[in-house]
Amino acid sequence: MLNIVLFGPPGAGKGTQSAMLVEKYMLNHLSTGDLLRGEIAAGTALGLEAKKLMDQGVLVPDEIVIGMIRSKLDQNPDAKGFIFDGFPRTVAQAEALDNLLTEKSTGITCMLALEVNEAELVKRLLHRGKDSGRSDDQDESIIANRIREYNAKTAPLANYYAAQNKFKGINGIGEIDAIFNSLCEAIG
Ligand code: B4P
Repeated sequence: MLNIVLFGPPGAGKGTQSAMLVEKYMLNHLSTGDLLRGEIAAGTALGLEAKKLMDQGVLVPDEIVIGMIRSKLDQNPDAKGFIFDGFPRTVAQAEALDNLLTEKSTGITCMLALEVNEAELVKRLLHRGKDSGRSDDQDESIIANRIREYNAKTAPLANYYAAQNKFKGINGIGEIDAIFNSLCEAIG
């Protein structure tokens, strides 16, 4: 199985590139951000709890997102592989993902990390916020909080995957197609 963690700060292009990678490699796309927004749209209790946190730019508790990923893996036993977009975001999530995949006799193939500086991230997210309707994209202080959460809790995951020789850094600035080509080269 080809199991890719697409990694990067908020606005690095994970969702954008995932859509293209899914099509080329025929993988299942698992975005915890999309799954949480689905729960919010459906008005579930989980969605209501998640919305409060997402609107402040802070991470949702590990057990919620790990549970969502577990059920998606169980629902897709015949998948050729998965793109994990925006998951894992903490070391506890990465450890849980390794355990879930080991139970299914598979594992992470590589982590592809999109590298983008903070000024560019803020510019992209504010731009998207104009028409996405996403409340977490509208306000610069919420965006700053998301980046702070990323630096404190998510960035250390680069070391987690580097220790397994699975980390590959990719320049995330430039034309979307050129970045896509770099990702495909890294997948090999
Ligand atoms: P996500 O939905 O994962 O949102 P994101 O980090 O903003 O990335 P996204 O994939 O949407 O944006 P992209 O970079 O593609 O998370 C939202 C919130 O959900 C989190 O803050 C957290 O609260 C919660 N959450 C999600 N997963 C969680 C987890 N595992 N644990 C705990 N909490 C979790 O694109 C951004 C913009 O840039 C787009 O407008 C795009 O068009 C543009 N863009 C892309 N590539 C570009 C390029 N090359 N040049 C110019 N613009 C580009």
